[in-house]
Amino acid sequence: MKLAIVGATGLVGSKMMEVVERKAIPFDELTLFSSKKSAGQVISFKGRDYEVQELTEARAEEPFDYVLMSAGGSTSLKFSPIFEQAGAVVIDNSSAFRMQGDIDLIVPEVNKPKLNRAIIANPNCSTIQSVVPLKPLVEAFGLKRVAYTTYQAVSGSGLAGLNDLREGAKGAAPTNYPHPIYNNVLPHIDVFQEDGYTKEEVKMIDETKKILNLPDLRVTATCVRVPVEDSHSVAMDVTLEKPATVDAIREVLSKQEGIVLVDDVENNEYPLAIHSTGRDEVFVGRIRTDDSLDNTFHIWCTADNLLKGAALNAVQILEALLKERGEA
Ligand code: 2RA
Repeated sequence: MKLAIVGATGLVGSKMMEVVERKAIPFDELTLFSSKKSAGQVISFKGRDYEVQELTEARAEEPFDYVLMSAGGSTSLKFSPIFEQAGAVVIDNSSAFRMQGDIDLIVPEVNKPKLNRAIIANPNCSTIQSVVPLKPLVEAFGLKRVAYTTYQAVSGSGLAGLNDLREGAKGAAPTNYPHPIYNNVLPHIDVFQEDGYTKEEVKMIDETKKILNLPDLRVTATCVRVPVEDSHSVAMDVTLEKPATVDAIREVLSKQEGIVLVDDVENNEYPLAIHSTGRDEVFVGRIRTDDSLDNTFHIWCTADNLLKGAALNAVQILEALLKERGEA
């Protein structure tokens, strides 16, 4: 199996390599690609040194079987179709193809690819960690409405975000965010649309509906950047169709693959970003009724945005494909 990883020198790309190794994804050949600027670096992986190659159109036409892509939307728009045309299945972490009708948008615990196209989109990190607990609630109770408020780590902005937090702590002015993130919170992730929503909020709204296959679901979102290095936290307010109780919700969530239930407030036990960082699971807790609306519940979750929110989910999609095809 010929595997390519595009964006291998970035935060998510390097996490993808970690997960490929940890999950023993079986490849015969591995090629690491990057932009011209980062090409030439040597990365040691599974006892071998790999020189990172510049991704060009000619290279993308080579016969790869699978491509893990984490190099931004413009690079994906340019190269993913070329890889696809050359016969590869591309799993793309950018937002470039997510909302295209013929493109699968996949969270393996939630939905399966139809593969009308050989480009599979990895959802936005905060969406991924939210639909994992939502899926069993949809199946058990039906879902009418979700209101998200996110508390997103700066590593979601890559090294530039981490730099603004770390240097901001020393008094440096921000270079990546419009305002200081150190000792502050920014209700602004990605760009503002004309309606006052940010692109990040629109992603959560649109992607949730697509992944859950609930086009009429009422969804809203407020996405906030917080001075945390890793792990996103999400507060969800969910209105269910069938009558439910906190205990019934806990029971359903406790059976969902990929979820760790942490919900014992009498002992100050609830999901924390510091606990989900480095872990594969989505941590869920603080489940309680929202008495301002009928049959509505508050749910809190945390997850490592670079793992389940990006690299792990992408490799899980690859792993599922390989298993389905008898290649793993
Ligand atoms: C962020 N979800 O957190 C976006 C992209 N990773 O910045």
